[in-house]
Amino acid sequence: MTDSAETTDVKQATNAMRIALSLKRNGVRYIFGQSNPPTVTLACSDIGIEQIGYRQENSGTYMAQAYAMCTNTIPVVTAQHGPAATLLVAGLAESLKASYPVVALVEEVSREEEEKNAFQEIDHLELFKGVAKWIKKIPIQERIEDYVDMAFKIAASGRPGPTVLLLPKDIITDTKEYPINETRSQNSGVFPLDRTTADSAKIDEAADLLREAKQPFIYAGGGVVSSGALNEIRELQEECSIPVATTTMGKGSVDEEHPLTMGPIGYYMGKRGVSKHLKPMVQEADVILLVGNRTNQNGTDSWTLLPKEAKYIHIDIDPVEIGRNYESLRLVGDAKLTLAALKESLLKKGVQKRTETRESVEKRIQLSREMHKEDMKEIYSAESGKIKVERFLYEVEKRLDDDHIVVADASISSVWNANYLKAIKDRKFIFPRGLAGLGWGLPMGMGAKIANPDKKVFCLVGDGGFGHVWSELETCKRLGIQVVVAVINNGILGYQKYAETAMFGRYTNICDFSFVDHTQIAAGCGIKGIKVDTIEDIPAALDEAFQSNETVVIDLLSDPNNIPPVGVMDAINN
Ligand SMILES: Cc1ncc(C[n+]2csc(CCOP(=O)(O)OP(=O)(O)O)c2C)c(N)n1
Ligand SMILES: [Mg+2]
Repeated sequence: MTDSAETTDVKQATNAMRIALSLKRNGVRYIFGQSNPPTVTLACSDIGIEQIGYRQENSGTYMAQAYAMCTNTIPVVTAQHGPAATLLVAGLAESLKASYPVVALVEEVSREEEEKNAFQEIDHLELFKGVAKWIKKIPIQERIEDYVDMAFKIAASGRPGPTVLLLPKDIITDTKEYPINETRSQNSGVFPLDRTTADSAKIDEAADLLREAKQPFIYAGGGVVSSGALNEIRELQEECSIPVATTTMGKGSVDEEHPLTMGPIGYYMGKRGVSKHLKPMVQEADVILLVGNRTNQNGTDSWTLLPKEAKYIHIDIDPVEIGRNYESLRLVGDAKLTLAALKESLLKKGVQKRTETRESVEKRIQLSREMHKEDMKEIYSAESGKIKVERFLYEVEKRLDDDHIVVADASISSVWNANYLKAIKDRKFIFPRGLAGLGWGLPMGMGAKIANPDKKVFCLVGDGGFGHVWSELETCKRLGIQVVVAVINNGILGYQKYAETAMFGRYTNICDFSFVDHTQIAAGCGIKGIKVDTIEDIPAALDEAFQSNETVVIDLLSDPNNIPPVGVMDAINN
């Protein structure tokens, strides 16, 4: 077939083109790649699938995941075999733990050269074992469409996650044309691919628990966001008068200005934490509805935060997550459908008790918000002194759109964004909290922007994390991807240093960096950099950055002694 051929009329094509056509059928618009495998990448480009060329494979997978998080479609990342493939591992690991689908297409050595130490040959099946839901090689050209579809279906169905499809070189460089398997016509590139509802008898049982409870609350995790269940949880909250707290990954599932939103809870309810004053409310709860929530260490403050005596109801698409840490009434199903069914059941049974207690619950939440405001007064009103990130974000908040996309790197950036920026209206929050790896921030911001060219992206990253991915500034320049990246230039591996200090009273010698000027790094890539080293500089720098049509790096020279509200750090937090 030729460049201009109508892809739907094609009856036969090269194997590389058959792969490209299968991607297109599954809704793929971009591949995150670096040329390899060239035949497939070129075939993609021939039919209008654009390559987003990353500088480093890790970054490509982070971009891809953020694209998935913003579109609920399945992104494709491509890489060469061997060393390039090994660099996909970090990103796929994050996607696996965060339950987001990514299809990785990895070049494989030719079938006749397997196990001969071909150039850059490594056992990909073993390599990806711990970080993917499914890893297979296309065995023969006749099965190309079947295997591409399997990769999408498995990534998108059940608990979403990454899949890896290996493309043997001899198959994808074959220049002959073969028939396209026309029996495959579906698009499986969306998630959740199938929606299931939990058993209705159990939903009724859950409704009884929630309507009769003294002090219930919902604890929403990232599964609510990935299921697209925002309307359903917001309706349940409002119509049934049940307060909602979120994990970090669940931030954005409810509006944080709603009077029944408790905010993000977990390991950061220490000094000046946004939900600090709601700790007693969490701990007094008698019924807790967990939704799409892994009940992981940070979300439960090392499993100490949630009360042991409470009754738990757990909605999750993955039965294995239910009862992992808290024995629960098991509602196995998609969050969107199950929350909607739960609301219906509750309204049918009546929510009188909830309506009666609503005012006092709202008062309690309101009071905690006022106490938090008081906690922040000194930092928010300071006119001089070293820059605290909370103060910087106070100014960022004033400039965020109602549909802004807000991205954080791991480390304290996630804690800062979760606590000091508000999830209101349609704002979308992106965090790499599947595994919390450093360096995800900027590439995730880029993936989010590619998915939403009309929305603004603000990205907060640490200087340590940013050091992993500086190179992608060139990608921003080359492809015209526009994000605002604020680098917390505290000159330290902050979280690491603070945690070591809190636990051992000392820290190791990598925790302090020598000075890095991020405006010069930006300038070297043709990107605008703005240095902010006084509180006074903040508003003008943000105005300029937020109005720019190009990527801007804000180099925020912040206080190296800026302890986050993480409970275990309270001892060193003045
Ligand atoms: C890939 C990776 N390596 C190491 C860590 C361990 N780690 C967690 S936080 C942190 C320090 C981060 O420093 P920086 O990015 O400068 O952010 P800061 O805490 O200073 O804001 C380290 C090393 C990690 N989470 N991920
Ligand atoms: Mg740092």
